[in-house]
Amino acid sequence: MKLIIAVVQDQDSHHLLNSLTEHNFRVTKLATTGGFLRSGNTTFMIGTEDIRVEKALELIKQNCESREQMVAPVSPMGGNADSYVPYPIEVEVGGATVFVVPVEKFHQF
Ligand code: 2BA
Repeated sequence: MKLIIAVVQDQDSHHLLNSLTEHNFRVTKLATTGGFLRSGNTTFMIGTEDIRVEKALELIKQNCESREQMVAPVSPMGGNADSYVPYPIEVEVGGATVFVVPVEKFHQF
């Protein structure tokens, strides 16, 4: 068994959730925040059999698109000076950032 952890953009999360459930994947959707942009994104946890991992990845690719996003300068006051950018920059936010990890044990009590 594998656990797929996929960080996607909020705009894509509705379609992706529909598509995964239509294909009988069991999914948990979490509201998350990107460490760099400090804005909301969505993380899916998908526990599935090894042979279905490729299908899940295919659905994630189909439903998630990368987009350009402008990052406004943010004052380091009260924040983390390490991430301070003094001018607006454009970043390409990926369609999805995906981790596939082995599941040692799976219980449902
Ligand atoms: P954020 O951390 O908000 O990052 C959004 C986008 O900003 C990233 O898109 C990347 O294009 C850019 N970015 C991130 N850190 C940067 C830096 N130090 N310098 C310049 N640009 C930077 P993606 O790479 O597609 O990542 C989208 C979201 O996926 C991230 O949102 C984060 O929530 C998650 N993510 C990406 N890589 C991760 C990792 N290795 N571990 C955990 N979460 C990750």
